[in-house]
Amino acid sequence: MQLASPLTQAAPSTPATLRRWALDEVLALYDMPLMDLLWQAQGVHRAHFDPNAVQRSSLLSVKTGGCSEDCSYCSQSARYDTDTERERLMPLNEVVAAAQLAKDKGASRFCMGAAWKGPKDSDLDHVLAMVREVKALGMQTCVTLGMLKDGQAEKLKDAGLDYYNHNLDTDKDFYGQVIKTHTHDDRLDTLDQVREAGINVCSGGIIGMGESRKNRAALIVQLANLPKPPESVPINNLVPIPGTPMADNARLDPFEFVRTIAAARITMPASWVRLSAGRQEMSDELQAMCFFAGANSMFYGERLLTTGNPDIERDEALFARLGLKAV
Ligand code: SAM
Ligand code: DTB
Ligand code: SF4
Repeated sequence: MQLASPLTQAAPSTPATLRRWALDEVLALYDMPLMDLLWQAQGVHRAHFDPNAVQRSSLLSVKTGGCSEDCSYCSQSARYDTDTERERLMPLNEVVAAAQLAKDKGASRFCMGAAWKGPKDSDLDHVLAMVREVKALGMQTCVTLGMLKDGQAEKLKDAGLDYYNHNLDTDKDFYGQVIKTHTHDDRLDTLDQVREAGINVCSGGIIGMGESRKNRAALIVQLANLPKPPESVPINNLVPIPGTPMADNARLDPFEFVRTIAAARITMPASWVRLSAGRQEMSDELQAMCFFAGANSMFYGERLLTTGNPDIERDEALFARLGLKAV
């Protein structure tokens, strides 16, 4: 059995990953009895990965709040009255210190997020310095900066960037109900630029935003049918933020989240599927079920961008109880 190395995380190239998925096929996965779905997902998982290894990324918001966009779930949009204050771009030395701490605690990748529609060239220069210095610590690097203009992806690649995170977030047909200031096609355009520049693609979405099961299945289809599946697929459960239009959204059935992880695993067998936002509200048992369904990556450390994440002691205890190893 060929296991993907956590350091190289080679781009998927097996014939299985070139398969195109139809919406009906993914809906049929969602409709399976849960035990059958879990069994199938775990089989696919074991054929491609060590089932007891979980990759850990730490997040840092290097530019918080004041964003021009209107994403209905987001604490950082300037359009909603949330508790998140607008801050300036963090100084380089503070970013490097946070990355070193994350490495010391056992994260293999450091992901830097900025609340921008996209970076200005002058801002990008500062981010390039962050990428170079974090990379020099011996960590994998990831940034999520919004939409890229021509030439910016190449600069990030030259600085040594390993991953660019840019989520499709939701089904093309539901997108306009969540975000009006940019389009699903804009997101696809940035993903093309990242791929063309030779940077690994990290792209996933959020569930629990009031979308239907069909919308969830369609998001999975849109990710799996990209010209090449993303190397990394974060599946976020909505964290309801007071002050945003989604503050009072009904909580999704947790098994629907597990089904979404399983559908991502089966349709993107060689991708790292990340159990992302929403983990703080999940029991250890639910997280274990997500790992069984094929999640093999997580955010690690007390904070996501503006909200909390399980503390390191809880995660270390969970890894020990489940016999998981960090990669
Ligand atoms: N501004 C950039 C962008 O939109 O791509 C980067 C930062 S943005 C906060 C990164 C991702 O975080 C979003 O695409 C979304 O998937 C996720 N996210 C933001 N707020 C969230 C929330 N309240 N619950 C779950 N996921 C969230
Ligand atoms: C991703 O898919 N989820 C992360 C990361 N990529 C940038 C962000 C989650 C944010 C959750 C809400 C917050 O902390 O503001
Ligand atoms: Fe801005 Fe990104 Fe939040 Fe949308 S998700 S409001 S683009 S920070």
